[in-house]
Amino acid sequence: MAGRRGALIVLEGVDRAGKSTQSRRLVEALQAGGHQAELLRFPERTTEIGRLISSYLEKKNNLEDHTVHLLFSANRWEQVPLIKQKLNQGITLVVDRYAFSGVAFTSAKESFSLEWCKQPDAGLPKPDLILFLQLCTSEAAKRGDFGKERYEESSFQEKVLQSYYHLMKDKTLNWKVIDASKNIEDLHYEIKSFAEEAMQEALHTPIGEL
Ligand code: T5A
Ligand code: NA
Repeated sequence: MAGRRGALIVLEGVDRAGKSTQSRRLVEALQAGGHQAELLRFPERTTEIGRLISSYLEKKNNLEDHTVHLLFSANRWEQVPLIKQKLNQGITLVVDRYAFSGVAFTSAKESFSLEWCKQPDAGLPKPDLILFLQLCTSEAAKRGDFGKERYEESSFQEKVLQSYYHLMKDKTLNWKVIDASKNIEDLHYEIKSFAEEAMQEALHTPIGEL
């Protein structure tokens, strides 16, 4: 039988937009609906590369900007065999941040072009759906623990948001913009319906490449 593959569904957005909350809710709802679904996140902090990245984010170490960009990308590449295996087993993967975070955050730094930032992720499995949780940086700053980790500063987040807007112009990707200022429940139903659509579509399209 031709493989009925799972979908690769990515959630993106500025810090505190609600990505982790919605990723978890989506996986739970899909599983409850009888689908095979699993959660992934980037950075995946549990690998050796992930531990380096995690201490960098916690400001416990300093890494040169190009170096850390390549480590974030390597942290995705090290999961590619697993991602492909799961998708081919029919498991839908809900991914909390992916290559677009990598590009949006590094290119918000001085003297990093979008083009340079995209290169290391070229060839990664292409998401079937990218849900962009749109939230203005002033609203984001009011939520949770904002301000503890590296990058959690409104002027930097504003640059990140502008980089995301550039990335969203790529019409070869399936971006859906969601108003993340809505309540958790309403957002969840909107996200779930986009996800179900993408899962249907993925059944008859091969896995693409970024
Ligand atoms: N990064 C990441 C790079 O520079 N390069 C890369 O390649 C990658 C992958 C990683 C950092 O690394 C950078 C980007 C980041 O700066 P992380 O581990 O993803 O960061 O960050 P976290 O701090 O875990 O998560 P975020 O800050 O991004 O938050 P989320 O996941 O968007 O938000 P969430 O769901 O945790 O919610 C935040 C708070 O808001 C509340 C929640 O209860 C929580 O308190 N909330 C809502 N409140 C009101 N209305 C709603 N609809 C709400 N939804 C959630
Ligand atoms: Na998160």
